[in-house]
Amino acid sequence: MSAESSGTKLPLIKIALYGPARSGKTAFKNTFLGKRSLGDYIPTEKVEVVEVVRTFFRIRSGRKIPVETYRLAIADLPSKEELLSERLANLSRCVGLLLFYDVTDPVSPQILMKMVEDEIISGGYLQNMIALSIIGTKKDLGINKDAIMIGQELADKLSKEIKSIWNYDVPHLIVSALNVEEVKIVIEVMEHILMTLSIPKDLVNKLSATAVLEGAVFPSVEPVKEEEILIKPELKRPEALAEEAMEIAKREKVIEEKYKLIPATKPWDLLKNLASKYPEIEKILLLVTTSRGEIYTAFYPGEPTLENIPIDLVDMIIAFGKSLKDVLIKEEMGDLSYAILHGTKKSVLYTRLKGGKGIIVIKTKGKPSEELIRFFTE
Ligand SMILES: Nc1nc2c(ncn2[C@@H]2O[C@H](COP(=O)(O)OP(=O)(O)O)[C@@H](O)[C@H]2O)c(=O)[nH]1
Ligand SMILES: [Mg+2]
Repeated sequence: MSAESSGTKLPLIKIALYGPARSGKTAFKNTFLGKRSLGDYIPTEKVEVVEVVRTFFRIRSGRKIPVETYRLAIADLPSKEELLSERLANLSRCVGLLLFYDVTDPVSPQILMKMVEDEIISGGYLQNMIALSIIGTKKDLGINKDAIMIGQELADKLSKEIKSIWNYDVPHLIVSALNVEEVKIVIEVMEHILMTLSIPKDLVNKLSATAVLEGAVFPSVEPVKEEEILIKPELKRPEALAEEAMEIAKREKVIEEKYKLIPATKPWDLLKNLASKYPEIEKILLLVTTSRGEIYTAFYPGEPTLENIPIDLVDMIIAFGKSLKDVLIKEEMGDLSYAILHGTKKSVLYTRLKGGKGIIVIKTKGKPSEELIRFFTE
């Protein structure tokens, strides 16, 4: 974390602190900002958003490599009943959610459970969320096992939903919202999920509710070390790739350009992997259209920069896709699945991913191999 941002063009990621009154949301936010929040309880009367600039690092061969510098906005949502519409308006702009309850009081997680059901699940906000964690606070005041068990019930319930979308279990962490180290770990867990779509097990284990329920003693919090994130080469189904790219694209990246960059290196790495598997590949273009109509792009070869996106080519491919669609409609052919253009020197494989999630266009030297065609079309 560094200084507060000054409206730069860094990507903005917004998360919300959500939960019943007195569950420690405001204390958590204040602790994160380095402010002390002891004393009388003051209910939060409106949504308060703070913004910090952070850099997410990964460590490779002992070197710290910055992966993404971004603005993290944290919205402290008021829990008052009458502020429902304000709460919901903010939720729709968030991709991460920290769900708070008080571990000293079993009523607190019950209220949280009900709020989550009535507002988040029924409101359809869960689908927007990439990262979720459940946070039990006030562990320094002594814990109530029943409270934690109810918190865990909620974690299990949400994990079922999240597993089917993102394939991770929702972390359930027990903290003191007044402890700086613990608050930082919670934010790092969140950040790790947002950036890698996976759980940082070492960090989670430091505050895990399971350990508490099993009667383990709280380990004293050690200084946080960046742990190693190995990005394994993997060959994903094209749909999975587009889905991933689309979800990453949801994290609003403000670039005033015609087509936006997919704001994470992972889809770019995936394209690279694909190209290394099929040597006939010369170029790959991935286009993902979000529900807001924006078109995000990733391209192989080259680095993930806007300059590397061949804008002319993207224009042509979009126009080509529209013409193809017109033909399909006119001739009542159903949806397009793929098209192969064989040139005398090179070929292009145009694949529309299932569910209209995006398109992948691959240019090959000579004709594409049967294997490549099969990978994309079956
Ligand atoms: N000892 C202790 N007090 C806490 C903790 N979290 C919150 N509090 C206190 O509990 C009260 C309610 O917390 P607050 O953050 O305002 O709750 P909010 O309504 O969720 O924003 C305040 O007096 C906080 O100082 C915690 O983890 N430990
Ligand atoms: Mg508050």
